[in-house]
Amino acid sequence: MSLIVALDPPEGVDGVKWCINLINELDGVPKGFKVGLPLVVKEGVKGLREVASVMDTELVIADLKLADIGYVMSLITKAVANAGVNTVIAHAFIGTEGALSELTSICNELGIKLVLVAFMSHPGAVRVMKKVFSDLLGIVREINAWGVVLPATMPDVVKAGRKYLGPSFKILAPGVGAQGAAPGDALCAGADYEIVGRLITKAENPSKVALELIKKQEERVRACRGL
Ligand code: OMP
Repeated sequence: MSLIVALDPPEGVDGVKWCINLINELDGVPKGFKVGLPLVVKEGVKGLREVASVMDTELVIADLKLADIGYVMSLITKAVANAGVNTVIAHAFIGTEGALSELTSICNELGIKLVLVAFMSHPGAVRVMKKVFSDLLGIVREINAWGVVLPATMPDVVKAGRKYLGPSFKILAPGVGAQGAAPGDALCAGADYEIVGRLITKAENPSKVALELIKKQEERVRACRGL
């Protein structure tokens, strides 16, 4: 299973109910769910706890894209860990001393998986991130993060990341569907998971669309591996 569903509640809905409905609807389909600021800003850590409590997936990811000093990120990470999250996403560009080193210690203490963003999926990411990509991957390797976010919209970047990091880091690739990437392309380039939001969450029948997407991922992977 290589699908992570991003639950970003749209405007005008009860964020907790919206997430819980989708989690129930998608029961047993994805490997993980990812929630982030669209839920937490609206519903707080209390809402996050309610949502996390009904997730029966291996990965329960809080995507707050942390980018602060170690002390502040530690406070936030403790709060979301208490709410039932087992994975957090932070930015790699903030560096190690005084930031990611501290966050790594807290994550290890709490049994939280740390995922670092090393390249983003939107077109504008290229302007800066392309220049510092190998530095960012160096940071991912140095702190021995559990995983890294690389763009499904740029399979060559995923391929380069896999080559640099080797097999022991998980690669999570957003951008499939609404942002234009095709299911399975990032997996063929070396990703472990594809993160998909709106294509599934805005569908009339989310579980049907999710199951079709998994089928497309499998077909694409079989084809690229010549199976
Ligand atoms: P859709 O575009 O609706 O499929 O959602 C993509 C999800 O992946 C959103 O929750 C984004 O916050 C997230 N994401 C990106 O789209 N691009 C990135 O570079 C990084 C992330 C992420 O860290 O998850």
